[in-house]
Amino acid sequence: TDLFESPDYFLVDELLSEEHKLIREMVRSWVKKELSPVIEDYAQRAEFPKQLLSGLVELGAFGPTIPVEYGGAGLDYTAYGIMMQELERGDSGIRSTASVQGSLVMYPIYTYGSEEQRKKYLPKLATGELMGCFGLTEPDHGSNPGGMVTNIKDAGDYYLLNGAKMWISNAPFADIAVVWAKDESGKIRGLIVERGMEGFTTPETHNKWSLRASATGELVFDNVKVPKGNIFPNVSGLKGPLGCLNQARYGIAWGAIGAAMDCYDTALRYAKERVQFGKPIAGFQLQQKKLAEMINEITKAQLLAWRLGTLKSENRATAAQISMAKRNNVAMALDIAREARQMLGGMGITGEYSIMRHMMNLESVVTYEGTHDIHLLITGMDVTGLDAFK
Ligand code: TGC
Ligand code: FAD
Repeated sequence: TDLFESPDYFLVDELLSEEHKLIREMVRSWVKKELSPVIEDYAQRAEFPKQLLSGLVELGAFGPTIPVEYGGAGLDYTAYGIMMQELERGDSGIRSTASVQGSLVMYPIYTYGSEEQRKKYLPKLATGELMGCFGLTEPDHGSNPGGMVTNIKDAGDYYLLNGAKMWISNAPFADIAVVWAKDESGKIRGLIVERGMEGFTTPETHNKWSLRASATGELVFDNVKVPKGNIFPNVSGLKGPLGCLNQARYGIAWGAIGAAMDCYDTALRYAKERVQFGKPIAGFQLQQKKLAEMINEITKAQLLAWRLGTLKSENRATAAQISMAKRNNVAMALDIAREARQMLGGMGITGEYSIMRHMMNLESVVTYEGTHDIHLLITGMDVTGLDAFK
């Protein structure tokens, strides 16, 4: 086939099952056929390509690890990671849409929700009949979500929800929002807020230079009456939302490798063909240094992701291991995107090639789901036992 061949310098493919490879092939051919031909145009116009949602559903990208009885795909974590890698090879914004729906909306409903909530929402989220978003970050509380001021008050049959969330992926078109808010005793609780509830609005965030093909918005709650049946019964405290972040950060650790592979592959092909001073630029030492370091870093990231996937499927991956992989792999991808962009010279800044779009997207990826700094501090705390956040 003429499908993309991923760099596999250390034969990591031998560590994958046949099912993993089939899933990769399936997502890869969808990306080639449906995503790649249109994504640049949508990104340029800063529009979310809604028509891709049905394809994501068919791939099982919404809730890959959620059990089949609730509409998920019931796959292991390596399969989920591979899906995210292939999607992000296409575009980080499309991977974001899948991350949010599966890891940040379906996962908390499955893990913290009542049986009634699971049955009501999960099958429809898996088929895309309902789209969701995840509201944790606030205008004044990003890296420190524990300081949130969004709150609920008990009002008899319902809770009265007030506050605002910012930078919320998928918010402008989401049908439901998983929202984290403090109750009267200051405990963080999770609720399902539905579009159409009075006092709930989702203004879109414009003028982003990053993740332009992903819709971002605010969630504004002005005395929203949320039925008591919409609160998650099985979790309270910051560990609720942070538990969801473990899932999404894990997927990003794989996803970033996809973006890096696409940049590397593009730069390698270009350098072999582009002739300056009478020979292909790939023959110059300075360009070889870039390419050699890229494949070196991609290989290390692949091994980290593969091992993390195995640990996660065995339910042994720690939050700190996930932080390390997210941080390492996203920084690796961003460095590669910047170097690859230069290797294409002037062509590198155009939409003829995917590199500049990846580079701009990765500026969000290195910031969301815990910034590069925050993940370093998580590692620091893990190895020293001392909290340097506060
Ligand atoms: P701290 O006191 O350390 O912990 C509070 C409670 O939470 C527990 N915990 C975790 N539980 C599960 N998973 C984790 N990763 C956990 N980390 C901590 C902890 O054990 C404790 O439990 P308990 O039972 O004792 O109450 O909390 P802290 O306030 O000091 O904060 C720690 C810090 C800074 C690491 C945390 O707040 C953090 O990770 N900040 C970064 C915020 C962040 O990542 N936001 C992401 C928003 S969502 C998003 O960006 C989506 S983009 C999606 C897309 O488009 O793809
Ligand atoms: P701040 O927390 O204000 O950080 C600013 C700078 O200070 C950073 O460099 C940070 O590393 C540094 N810093 C902060 N604290 C410390 C410290 N203790 N020590 C050293 N340095 C520190 N959130 C959601 O809830 N849901 C979403 O769906 C979502 N989607 C997003 C989509 C996009 C495109 C973007 C850009 C963001 C999204 N976010 C979402 C928000 C994202 O998680 C936050 O932007 C991120 O957590 C950082 O918060 P902040 O932007 O408020 O930055």
